[in-house]
Amino acid sequence: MESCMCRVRGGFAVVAAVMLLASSAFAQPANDDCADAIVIGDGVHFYTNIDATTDGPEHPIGCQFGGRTPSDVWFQYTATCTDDLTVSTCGTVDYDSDIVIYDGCDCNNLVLLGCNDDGPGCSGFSSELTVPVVAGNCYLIRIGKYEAGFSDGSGTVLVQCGPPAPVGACCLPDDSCSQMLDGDCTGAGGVFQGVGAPCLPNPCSGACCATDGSCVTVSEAECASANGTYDAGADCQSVSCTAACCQSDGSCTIVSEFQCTTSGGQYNEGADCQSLDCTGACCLPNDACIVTSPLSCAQQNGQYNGNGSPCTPDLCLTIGPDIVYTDIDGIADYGPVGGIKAYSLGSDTCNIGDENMLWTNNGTPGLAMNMYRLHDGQLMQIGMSCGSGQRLRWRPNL
Ligand SMILES: [Ca+2]
Ligand SMILES: [Ca+2]
Ligand SMILES: [Ca+2]
Repeated sequence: MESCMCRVRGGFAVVAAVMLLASSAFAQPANDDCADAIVIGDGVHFYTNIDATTDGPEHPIGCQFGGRTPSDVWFQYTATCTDDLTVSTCGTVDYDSDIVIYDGCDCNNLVLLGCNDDGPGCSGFSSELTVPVVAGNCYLIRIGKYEAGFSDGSGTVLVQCGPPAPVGACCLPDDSCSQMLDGDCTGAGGVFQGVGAPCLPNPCSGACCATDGSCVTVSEAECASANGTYDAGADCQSVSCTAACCQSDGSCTIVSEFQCTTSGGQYNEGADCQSLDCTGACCLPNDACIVTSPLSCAQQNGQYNGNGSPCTPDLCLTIGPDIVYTDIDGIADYGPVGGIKAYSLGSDTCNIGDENMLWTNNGTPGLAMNMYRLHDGQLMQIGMSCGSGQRLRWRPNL
């Protein structure tokens, strides 16, 4: 039983103790043991550490994260320059790699030259290590993984003596990706993605959601020609090409975005029909609120408030006047007093609100009024009543 650290983005969390089982049932890589190191030169080399055992030592001083490099495989390299040697799995492997380089090729006398667990800017905690070397000298390159209990994997390792080779991701005609020089890429009919461009995630293919909701892994161009929706570097396992679609009658179906929108539905990315409500609050003309479908709401001349909206108490209350004053339907002349005439004006006045109105004129509406005349573009007040229920007084000689 050994405690296991779980790697999360930029940090660690102790999650569990795991039982480590011997994996002797699996075939180990040919270069699992230091003594069987594969001789390599400068360039890009495929390798795997899947089911490799750990035979190299730990280097707790000077190497990251306790200096452990489990599931290691070995390479023997003779320097082609007196300069910096770069060994890199940066963005070119599918697991959390570690790299260690030893001075000399004596497996019984390993002299640590450098180590790297996570290279700066390298995706997936992959690695990059640069050490000084002398032309003609032999070096051991050991590649393993971050920590026991984590996945082994495969990919390519770049070995470069001297200034870094301007390699980058190359999208080959079969949509596969390979680290190549620009010229080699073009020569192979590929499209160079730029110096240093990684192959992981794969820039040459991605998940393509077709209009019918199916998923295929193709290049971006192929996806575009099929009117699909492209997700670069993604695979179809991690992509969902269908989701809940709300129809106006309140029903929900799982279809593609294309199928949903062409049928007049509303597409809800990532949602399923169990968690989605395709009905909502509908304000009817009488200010009542019901939860129904958009279609049913429209059929009842209602105002739909969106899928999932609830009927809150005040949602459908319309704001408007309580007392309305409409026609003047009668004028009575009360005769002059001291040069001032008095009139009584009748009107249609109604309490359309939902509160009782205290009418002040013996139970019938009486309203304070003012009288104006419009003359030569000027509005002039010529009379007024003193209060509700009183006569309007007017000086007629104005
Ligand atoms: Ca090993
Ligand atoms: Ca690492
Ligand atoms: Ca490590």
